[in-house]
Amino acid sequence: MITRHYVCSKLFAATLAVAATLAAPVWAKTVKVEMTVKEVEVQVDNKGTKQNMWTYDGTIPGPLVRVTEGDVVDFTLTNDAANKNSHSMDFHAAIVDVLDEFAEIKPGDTKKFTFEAKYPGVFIYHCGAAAMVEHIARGMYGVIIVDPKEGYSKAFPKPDREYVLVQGDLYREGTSVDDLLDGKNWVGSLINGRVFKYDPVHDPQATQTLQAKPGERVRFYYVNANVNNPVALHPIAGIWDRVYDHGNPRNVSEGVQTFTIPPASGAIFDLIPPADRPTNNAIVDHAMTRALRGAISVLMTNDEADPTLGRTDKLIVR
Ligand SMILES: [Cu+2]
Repeated sequence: MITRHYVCSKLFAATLAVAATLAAPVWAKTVKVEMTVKEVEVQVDNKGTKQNMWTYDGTIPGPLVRVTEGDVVDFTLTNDAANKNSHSMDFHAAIVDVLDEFAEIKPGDTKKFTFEAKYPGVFIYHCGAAAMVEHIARGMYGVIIVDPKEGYSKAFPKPDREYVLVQGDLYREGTSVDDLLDGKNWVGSLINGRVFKYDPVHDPQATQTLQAKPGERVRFYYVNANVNNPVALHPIAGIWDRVYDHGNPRNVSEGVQTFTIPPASGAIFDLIPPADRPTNNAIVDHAMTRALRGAISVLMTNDEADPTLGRTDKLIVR
């Protein structure tokens, strides 16, 4: 009976799959994603300084979304009734209508839309409500990874660890839209929401680092959420083994020292530290203004590396 039931289910599933080809590839699944915009005080450095920021789900960056190429994202945005401003969601992984799916909603409202993730890569998402510069500068951004449907290959090897790093700007609280556009009152660079978040070398109050074991392939999904400036990403004391521009496995470069990420874009960076001894790398925006004001993250490589970091639910180290 169990077998027969199983066969019937398989036939039923096959029929569904054939029907599904009309709308989407057979491997596709629908992934539900829900976020709530929260205008809240958030800690922006390792000292504990708090600032009024605008966020997806209360964190900078917002929650990591990860799907596979061909999946349909079924997205719901809620603008918390306690907020004062309209907000929206702009997924760079979506091909839709800016005036429809990406339209802003008022506090207390909810909006749903779906899109198919057609290209593999690492994409930013951000708020596009007016004035967009303020919504991004106050922290309304995050990352969606679209894994390639082919999976891993010789050209796109499976990594041992994966870290998501998002670089953004920190402006003095209350900076006007005009001053944001002019870059005035800029005070530092945020990495995953805090200045020097993973850099105990430049900030003794930093308690977290990125970790790996010697010889591991460490994959960084790096997204630039700066409002105006590119990121010049370099792994001090290393060379990027591979860089996948936009995170697409087809856009590969090898042996890269410094790679430019434009505003509102991202790329995948693979680093393989030496296998025969403990080492450290500084993952840095090599533009010195931003490096020395927050945009440095230390990767510590040794045999004692925390086995949970850079894996499963710890791609963004909070
Ligand atoms: Cu917003």
